[in-house]
Amino acid sequence: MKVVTGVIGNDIHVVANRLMDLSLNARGYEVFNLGVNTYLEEFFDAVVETGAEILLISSLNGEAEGWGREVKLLKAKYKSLDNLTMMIGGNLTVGSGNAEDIVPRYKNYGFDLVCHQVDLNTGLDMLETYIQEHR
Ligand code: B12
Repeated sequence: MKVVTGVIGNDIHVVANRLMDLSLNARGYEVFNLGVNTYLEEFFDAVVETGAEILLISSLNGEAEGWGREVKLLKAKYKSLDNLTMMIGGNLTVGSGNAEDIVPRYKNYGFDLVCHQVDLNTGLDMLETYIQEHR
């Protein structure tokens, strides 16, 4: 299965993204890693180009909300993204915040899976369960 991954917006924290790439490869995914400083339109263009079914976004500096809230609007411009599974993880707010507030907000923006301060392997297990349940 093909996965596009990267770090959203102005965020340059690269380490989790590298680990994500390695872990996805180890789990048998074909990974297209766009790296840091990637914007939503670039993610969607890459999904269309590669035919990926999954988009995994990392954010650590807490500013993803500013860069990721237009998911529904932008996705509607691309006709082929209806079956795309979108997941975001890392530190999903600036400062302190709790998952009970953050997760529903991001889901409302259009993300299917939201992992605020959840470790990578737990997140990837959640992704696999989600895929099994939805395909
Ligand atoms: C290294 C580091 C930096 C380096 C980054 C170097 C680089 N090129 O990567 C430098 C010094 C450049 C930096 C800069 C900044 N940083 Co910094 N940085 C860190 C630090 C110390 C470690 C981050 C890291 O790489 N961790 C290693 C990864 C592997 O572990 P992790 O972060 O816990 O990630 C796990 C999970 O979050 C999860 N995960 C991550 N992504 C995803 C995605 C998915 C889909 C899933 C399922 C899971 C998942 O999996 C990971 C492994 O289990 C953290 C503090 C800390 N101790 O965590 C701050 C931290 C992330 N930085 C922070 C900040 C604020 C900044 C700056 C804005 C500081 C400034 N004022 O300039 C800038 C931002 C620059 C930018 N444009 O983004 C804050 C963010 C706070 C927030 N969200 O509210 C932190 C938390 C420090 C703090 N306590 O304030 N930073």
